[in-house]
Formats: sequence, structure tokens, C-alpha cells
Amino acid sequence: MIIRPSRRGLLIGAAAALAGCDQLQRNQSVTDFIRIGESLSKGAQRVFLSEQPLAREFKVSDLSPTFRANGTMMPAGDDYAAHVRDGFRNWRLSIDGMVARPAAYSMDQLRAMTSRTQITRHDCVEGWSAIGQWTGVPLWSLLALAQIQPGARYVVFHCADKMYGDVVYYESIDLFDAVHPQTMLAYELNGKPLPVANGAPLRLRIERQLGYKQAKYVQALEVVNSLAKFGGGRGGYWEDRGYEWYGGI
Ligand SMILES: Nc1nc2c(c(=O)[nH]1)N[C@H]1C(S)=C(S)[C@@H](COP(=O)(O)O)O[C@H]1N2
Ligand SMILES: [Mo]
Repeated sequence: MIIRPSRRGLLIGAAAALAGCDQLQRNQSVTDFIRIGESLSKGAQRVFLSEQPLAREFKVSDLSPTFRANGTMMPAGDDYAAHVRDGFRNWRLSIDGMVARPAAYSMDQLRAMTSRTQITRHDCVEGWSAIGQWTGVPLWSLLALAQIQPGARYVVFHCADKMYGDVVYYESIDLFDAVHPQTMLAYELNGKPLPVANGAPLRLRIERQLGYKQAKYVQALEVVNSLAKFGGGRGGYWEDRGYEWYGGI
């Protein structure tokens, strides 16, 4: 079943989750979040508070017969191959940086968390699209558990694959997109475990942006206030090579 709660419901849900549900007034992450909002321009606040438009969602009958893979099809090296062999039992997703509670989760732990399923269209700048059904952990729920600290602005995604020149693929998004209801770390594609070619065991879905933002093979999240220290300082592997940081569709 595809869950499509109202936008308001989702925002309230996100706020409740950020508050750890029962401590709305005392919880630091909510006040931090509000403080982040206050530090932004009026225009940016309006975007955050009033409209977080959902990317279009499709029906099962709209699914592409196959979901094409692009970029890295399988990270090189013995480490990743060993993870594939043992079904990603030892894979960990770490969360650290500007958070009160750094953590490392196994796939079993992630699968036991709140999940969301959505059917969306992926658009690659190379000129192809595919409609797929994604199931995963909403990023807002992981950030709520981690408790974002004051001043945090971005989430950086560190991947397991190396590109030309041994450069590790990475991506980043701002906190607005990070808490968007459709932003998730997906572990299923079309109702099956995420295939290796599509980023197993965990890949970002950020549905209002282009294909290169959808980081595959995600193994670490880092909450930061600046992107300057990563790669070429432009927020992503492809951004460092000239693509826009905000890859809006
Ligand atoms: N780690 C990693 N993530 C990546 C890439 C990559 O090469 N490595 N390619 C990007 C590009 S350009 C696209 S279009 C999508 C492709 O996702 P898919 O293989 O599931 O189609 O992943 C994006 N995320
Ligand atoms: Mo792409």
C-alpha cells in the first residue's frame, strides 16, 4: 500500500518525531530546528513552513518494466564484495557530525524503523527516466533520533564506490530537503531488496531532484554546517565537476 498522508499531517508527524514524540517542549532538536528556521531569510522560511510540495507519485501500473542502473554498477574491491556475499549483515550506516547522538545502524535495525513507500520518477541528466517504487527509512526519522545540533545546515552522504582517480562518490542536501516527507534512505526497489546495481543496500531518494543527487551505496551520513571540506567543496562528486548543487527537476 502506498501511504499518502496530507502535507500538514506529514509536517506535524515530522515535528512530532523530531521531538521524540512526547517531549515537544523540552526536546532540543525542535528548538534547534526552529532556530535554524529563524536564521534563514523570510523567503526560505516560507518555503519551509508553508509548502513542501510532494514530488508526483505514480500508480503500480505506471512502473517501468525495468529500472535502469547508471554510474557505478558495483563498487570495486573486496570489502563490498564481502558485504554482497553475506547479505549486508555487517553493513552499517553511521550518522555523525553535528548531532547529539551519533549512531551506527545495521540493515535489520533500519528495516525495523518507520518506513515509507512511494512510486516516483527518476530523471537522469543524461536523458532517461524510470518510474520505480521505493521503500525505505524517512531521513527525518533518522535525524530525529540523532538530534541535530544548532547551526547544522546540510547532510552529507558518503558512498562506498570510488570514481575516476579514486575519488569517493558523495552528495549533500540541505535540511529542508532532508526533512521532506519523501526523502528517504531506500532499501527496496519494486518490493524487493535494492539490487547491487541500484545502490544496495541503501541509497538516497530525494524526489524533487535529479538522478545524480540519488546517492547509492550510502554508508555514512554527516551533519555539517559547511560543505567546504568535502571533495572540491561544491557538495558532491558531480557538483565538483560542474553540475548544479541544487539539481531541481
Ligand atoms: N554512489 C553513487 N551514487 C550514484 C551514482 C554513482 O555512480 N555512484 N550515479 C548517480 C546517477 S548519475 C544516477 S542517474 C543515479 C542512477 O541510479 P540507478 O543506478 O539506480 O539508476 O545514481 C546516482 N547516484
Ligand atoms: Mo544521472
